[in-house]
Parts: sequence; C-alpha cells; structure tokens
Amino acid sequence: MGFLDEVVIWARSGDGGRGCVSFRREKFIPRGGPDGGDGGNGGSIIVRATDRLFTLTKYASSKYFKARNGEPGRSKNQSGKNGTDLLFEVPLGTIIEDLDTGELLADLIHDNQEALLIYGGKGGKGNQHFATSTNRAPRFAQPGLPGREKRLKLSLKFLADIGLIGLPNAGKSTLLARLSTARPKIASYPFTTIFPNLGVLICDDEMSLVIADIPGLIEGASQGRGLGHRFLKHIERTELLLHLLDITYQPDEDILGDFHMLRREMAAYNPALVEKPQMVLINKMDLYGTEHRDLASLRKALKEIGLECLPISALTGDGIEELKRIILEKWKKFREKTC
Ligand SMILES: Nc1nc2c(ncn2[C@@H]2O[C@H](COP(=O)(O)OP(=O)(O)OP(=O)(O)O)[C@@H](O)[C@H]2O)c(=O)[nH]1
Ligand SMILES: [Mg+2]
Repeated sequence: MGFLDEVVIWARSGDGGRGCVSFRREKFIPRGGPDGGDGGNGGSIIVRATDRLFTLTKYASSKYFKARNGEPGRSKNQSGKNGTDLLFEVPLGTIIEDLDTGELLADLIHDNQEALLIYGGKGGKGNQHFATSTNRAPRFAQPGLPGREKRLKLSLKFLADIGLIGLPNAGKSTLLARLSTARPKIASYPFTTIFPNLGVLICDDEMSLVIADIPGLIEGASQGRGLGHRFLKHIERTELLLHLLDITYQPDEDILGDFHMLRREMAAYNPALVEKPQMVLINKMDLYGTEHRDLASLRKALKEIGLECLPISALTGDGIEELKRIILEKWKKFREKTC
C-alpha cells in the first residue's frame, strides 16, 4: 500500500433543477391557474472522517467528484427530486482547504465527523409561485442555481498520541512493533522507513494510544534533507514524544551532540515540537559493552537538561514493560489535567 498525505481534488456540487411552467388542465375548467412545481436542489459535497483509512492514497487516481443535479419541477405542483449528495471519506486528521481562497473548510478529528464543503445549487421556483392579481398566468419560472466547483486541498496530519523520533536506524520501527500489533519494515540500514507507520498500543480495557513512527531524521531535516521533514507534521499533534538513542551509535562521543542536533532541527521546523512532553529511550541495551559511551554519564547529561530517560532493548523487550507503565502513568496524569 502506498502512502499519500497531500492531494488536490476537484469537487462540484449539483445544479438546482429548474422550476416548471405549467397550467392546470381540468375538464370544464378552461383556464386553470399555474401549477408548475419547483426544481429539486442540487446535491452537496460532504466529507466524512473514518478510522478505517490511514492515507489519502485512494485520491491519487480518482480526483474528480460531482454531486447529482436536482431534477426539474413538474406540472401539478410536483417538485423535482433533490440531487443526491456526494459523500467522500478521508482518514482522521485530514484538513481540507479551498485551494483558491486558502479558506479552511474542515479539520476532521473524530470518527464519523462530517462537514459540508459545497452546497448544492438551489432549485428554481415553479410558476405556481408567481401568480399575482394582475398576472394570473405567469409564463415564467426560476431556473435552478448552478452548482459550484472548488479545488480542494486535502492534507493529512496524523492524530497520533505518541510520536517516535530519532536518527535513522535507532530502532523506532522495532519499538513500534514491540508496543503494538503494527508490523512495519525493519532493517539494519538507515531510511528503512520511508513513510510513517501507525500502531495502536492497548494499555488496558479502556485505553489505547496511537503511536506514529516516522522516517529517521538527519541534520538539515528542517531544510528538507532526508525524508523526516516531510513527515514531521505527523508528530505535531502528538502529546508525547519518545526520542530514541542508539547506545551503539558511532562515534559514541557524538551521541549527545547528534541528539541536540536533532532537537534543533525539530525546533527549526516548529518550536512547539521541542516543548512537548518527551522522554529519551536509550535503545539497543542488549548490545551495550565497555566500548560504548558510559550509560551513567549519558543519563546524567540528559537529566541535567531536564529529560527523563529509560534504557531499553526494543529487540529483546527489556525495559518495555517499564516503558508501558510510564506511558500509562503519564497519560492518566495528562487526562486528569485536561478533564
Ligand atoms: N540488538 C538490537 N538491535 C536493534 C534494537 N532495536 C532495533 N534494532 C535493530 O536496528 C536496526 C534498525 O531498526 P529499525 O527499527 O528499522 O530502525 P528505525 O529507527 O526504524 O530506522 P529508520 O526507519 O531507517 O529510521 C534493525 O536491524 C533492528 O533489528 C535493539 O534493541 N537491539
Ligand atoms: Mg523505521
């Protein structure tokens, strides 16, 4: 399955049906009054968010959407049928803008949330409405109003609770696989992940958290180097960031320098990212040896800048139960604060 988080589509609401010009024809009533019915309204364009979709890929090939026109009015005061609305579905976290005016039309964050994007054209009134004392037989009716067309920009920003960040190869996807049932691609080379992955961490019967794993970040990411910058937006709406460090990272003395570099890249993209609650996970502890940077000094250095850290092994599962416990605790506190 591909991944697409930005796409432009064209959508047009239906035209209103025209009103009808007609006169009653009844036996023994030679000149009946006007009885032209109203035209139906054109269908509207409606969008609905669904948790069954994760990307906008289906809009890569189908880009043009049109709602049905309203039917014209008929004689005997019969209104035309309204045109059927066109409803299309998008993943949670999709933002919709009018590309020509820049107006924000919808930001869909709940399952089944709907937004009306383009009203259908109104149906025209039939001649029955236009009879007056001086004109009892109006020979005109309103045309329906045309539908409107808009170019809509759909952009997806994941609605994940937790974001995984780190240099390429730090073990983010391995951790995602550990914490959820997601099965992202994992390999021993950088940039294995080329599109973000989502997984769900089931905490208890009542709570589950969505985790986003994004491609590894490198120096210059905020200026467009590597892949990560394209996807930083997917962690903008998270509540907690887990920053993975690889304890076997070479040269080992640079592990902190690169950690700060990465935070600078995030701040350059959006300063709010580094202000988010975050925690450092020192990964690959199963490989830890005397040749690597001393764990105690690394923990101390992180503590000095106010960051909590936890040594883990995403591969063997060491420290993962502790990590889940910490996440749950943080979440309970967070919920108490926001409730
Ligand atoms: N020994 C050991 N290897 C690990 C651990 N976590 C990840 N790895 C290995 O490290 C390599 C990279 O893991 P990934 O999970 O693909 O890393 P990533 O951070 O998602 O990498 P990118 O997607 O390229 O940014 C793989 O070969 C993993 O098996 C760990 O705790 N211990
Ligand atoms: Mg990965």
